[in-house]
Formats: sequence, C-alpha cells, structure tokens
Amino acid sequence: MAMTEKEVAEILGKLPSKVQKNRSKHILVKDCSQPDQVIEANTRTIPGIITNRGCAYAGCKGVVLGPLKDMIHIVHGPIGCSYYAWGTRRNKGRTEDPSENFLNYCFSTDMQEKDIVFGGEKKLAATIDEVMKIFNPKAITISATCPVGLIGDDIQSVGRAAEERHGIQVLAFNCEGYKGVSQSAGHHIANNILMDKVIGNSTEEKAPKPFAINILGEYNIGGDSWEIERVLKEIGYHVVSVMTGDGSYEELRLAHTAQLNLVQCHRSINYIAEMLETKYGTPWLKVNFIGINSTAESLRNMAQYFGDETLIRKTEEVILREQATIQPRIDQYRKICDGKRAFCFVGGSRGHHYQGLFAELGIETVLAGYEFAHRDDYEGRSVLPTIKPDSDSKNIPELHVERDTERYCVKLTPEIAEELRAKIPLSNYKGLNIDMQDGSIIVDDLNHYETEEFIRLLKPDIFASGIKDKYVVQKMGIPAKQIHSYDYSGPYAGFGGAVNFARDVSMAFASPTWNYIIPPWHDQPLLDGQINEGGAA
Ligand code: CFM
Repeated sequence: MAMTEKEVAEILGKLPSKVQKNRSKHILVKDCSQPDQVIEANTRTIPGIITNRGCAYAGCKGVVLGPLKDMIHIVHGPIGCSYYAWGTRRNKGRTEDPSENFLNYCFSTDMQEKDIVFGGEKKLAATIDEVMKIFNPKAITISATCPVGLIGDDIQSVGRAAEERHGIQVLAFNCEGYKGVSQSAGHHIANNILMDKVIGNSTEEKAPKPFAINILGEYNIGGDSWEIERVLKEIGYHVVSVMTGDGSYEELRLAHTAQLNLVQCHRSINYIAEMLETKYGTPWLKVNFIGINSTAESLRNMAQYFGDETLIRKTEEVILREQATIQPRIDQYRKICDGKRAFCFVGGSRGHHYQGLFAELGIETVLAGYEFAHRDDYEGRSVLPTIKPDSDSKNIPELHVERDTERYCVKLTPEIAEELRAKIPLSNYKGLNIDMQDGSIIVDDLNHYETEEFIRLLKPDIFASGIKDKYVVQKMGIPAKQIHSYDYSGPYAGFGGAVNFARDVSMAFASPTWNYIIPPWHDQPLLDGQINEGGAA
C-alpha cells in the first residue's frame, strides 16, 4: 500500500506551519523515478516534539566506550545518568580472567548539589584513586554529563594528573549530553580520542596471522559479534579487534596491524575507517551481517578483497553448509511471516540492515528510517561533499590525522583497488534510500505523533524499533520487536542469528495476545482539533 505525498502532507497539516515546514524535509515518499531524493538529517529536533533520540553522552559512554570490557568507565555526573544507562544496552563481553571484565559494574561520581555549587574535580580525582585501589584496571575513561560542562569542571586536567599519579591512560571525554543534536555527536567524540590515544599505541608492527581484519561498528548486542566471528574464524580470518563489541583496550591498541577494516555500522564509525585508511593505508569494506544473503555477500566480498584461492573456496564451503543448516527452519518460519509488512525505524544503521532479513521472511518494509543518521546514511557517501557543516556539527572537535611515515603501507595497487571498487563496496556505502521500494516512506527522527499517524494509515503487521515507542505500538495491537536491544533475545546477526530473528518475529505474529487488544481507533471517536497560531482566537 504505497503512500502519496498528499497523504503525508495531510498528516503534517495538523501541525503548526513552522513545524510542518521543518518536518516535511525529514520525510520522503520513495520515488524510483527520482534518483537523488534529498532528505534533511542530523539537525536539531524541534523542542517539544517527542523524539526517540538520545544524547551525546549516550553515544560516547553508552555506545562506543561502554562495551570496552577491560577499561573502567567513570561517569562524572549525577547518578541518574549512570543508573538509566546501566545494563540497558545489551553489549556482551567475556574474558578469560573474570577480574578483567568490568562490564557489569557502574562507576559514577554521584555528583550532589554541593559538587555542582563548589565544583566536582576533587571528587572525580578521588573516584579515580578509589577505582585504582579496588580494581587496578589497565586504563580508565571519564565521561562528562551535562552539569559538568555547565559548571566548567576541567576533566581533561583531572585525567592528566591521574595519568601521572597512576601510570596508566586516563582518557577524558567532553561528551556533555547537549553537545550536538543526538548520540551521533558522542560517537564522534569517543572515536576521535580512541583513534588519537589508543589505536596504534603498541610496539607490535604485524598481526600474528594472515587475513587480519578489524570489525568496526559492531557492538555485540545480544552476542551478534560472537556469531559473526564464529564464521569468520572458521573461514580463516584473524580478528585483530572489534570496535567495540566484546572489545578491549589491549586489542584496540593493535588495530593498526589489520589488512582490512570491515564497517558494519557506517553511522557510528565511518570516520574512524577513513582515518585508518589515511594513517595506515588500510582500506575499509562496508559489510552487513544481518540477513542470510547480506551475510553471504559480505563474506564473498571479503574473500574477493584478499583474492586468495583457499579463502575463496573455504568461504563458499561455509556459506553452503550454513545455508543448508538454517534454510529448512527459515522456510518453516516464513510460512507464518509471508505477506506481512513492517516498519523498521532504528538508530543509525539498523533501519537499513534489517530490511534484507525481513524480506527473506517474506516481510515487506513499508516505512524505514533513522533516529540520528546523517544524509550519507540515507543518500550514500557521494553526498558528503554537499553537506554543509552547521553550528551544531562545528561544536564537535575535528581530528586531523596524517599518514604514519613508518607504518603506512599500501595494501592494494591503485589498479586492483579501482577494479575492486567497481565490484564491491570498498571504502563506500550507498545508503538506505536506494534499497527502498517505490511508494515506501523514509523518515528521519520519527516522532510519536507521526508514529501513530503512519500506523493508522499503513497498518503495519510489525513495528521494529526501540523501547521508547514499543509500548505505545503494542497498545495499538501491533507486535513490536526491539531492534536495539533485541528485548531479551539474540544474537540476530549472521546465519545463526537469522534463525533466532525468524523465530522471535514468528512468535510475535503467532501470539494470541493481539486479539485481546482493541486499537483505540476501532471503538473511540477521534478527537479533531485545530491549532490557532499566535494563541487562542
Ligand atoms: Fe550503530 Fe549501533 Fe545503530 Fe548506533 Fe544505537 Fe545500537 Fe542503534 Mo540502539 S551504534 S547507529 S547509537 S548500529 S545503541 S548497536 S541499536 S540506536 S541502529
């Protein structure tokens, strides 16, 4: 059921004209006859609108730093910023020595009114000393929350002094929640410092095994990266580091030794991939390990990059075996899912990645989008030169890297690189828009009003999104599947993950629960109102 521009305009017509004008730039009806549909993205949410976005602190501490298991991540701020971030993102990690894994802990300076008035630097320094005494970690991070920036605590100098006292790296991140328009700013802040101070901070020059790779932008939610690595290792790859799922400080230091960087989540990590290419000459390959076909294609592209006969043969063997194992089960689940329609609205990459997996189950994605992606995640990297920096993006410090004179090494001749670029997404990502069906909806920073309106009009059978809209949607009688945390399930990546996803989605459809819920528009009159701009008439 394709939607028209007119229907979208009707939804937005209920909003004040300024808001209408703003929101209409964030919503596209996919029109295959227009190759370059432009969407506005990575701009401020209108105050008062209920967005699903998070803050810069969430992107820095929660997303990028949080999964690094052998570091201690101190949150400098009131306890709420830690409490509500504790264990909610299901980035799993395991270590041989359990005392080297701090993922289950929550470290906060627990700022009180006194600290806000008189400053919290001493308390932060004391927290670092206490952490060293009790846990003795290899390295520490400090993440700033909003009040820290407002009162002007100098976390950088507290970090530097602690480095001298304890002889380990203490990295301070000025990721105050209000820096930037969403968590995307926090990814950038975190990655820049990891690139500057951790990656390559080792005397190792070479990976111990051939086919050495880093997996960038994979966070091991529900065990995703374990399922991906299982297959990669069997084929013969050596995974140097995962940034940052089940990741570690020690592995990150070696990331410069890889021969290829895989990019799973383009949004959160594309600039690191670019910087690694500039500094060490390591190309990056866009991969997608969500869905059976995408996983197989990503594996084949990797094998093409290395061009090794044994690797290519082993890749085909593994794909054949894995597919034969899972396909009968997928076929069973497909009987339940076939013909259904989905909304797929997630943070900055999954709104695209999950569409292939839905399609393999016979589910069509009729609306998709991202909370905080940038235009290149929608329209592809070719639009990058046309994106103008605004005052919000200029607020995030840029890191300029240069070629490492000793470590830079050309991995591909220009001719081979050129040849490969024509065949595989080497240092390239084409974005979400290109894969959407004609008449489907692409929406940036979807809000609660639009969620309800689009559901009313398009009547999806499943809503793939997050915790913030899950319950609203379920109360409308529609199954909601959390694609951020996977509810309590996973992994969903790779071959094994596809079966788990198919099972969970089928369970959602087959549950009799939905028959007991009457959506409000079935038995309640719809209130209609009008907004008088400039106050009551
Ligand atoms: Fe990348 Fe992510 Fe995502 Fe993201 Fe996230 Fe996440 Fe996400 Mo939730 S790094 S952009 S900031 S893939 S936490 S693991 S699920 S919004 S689509």
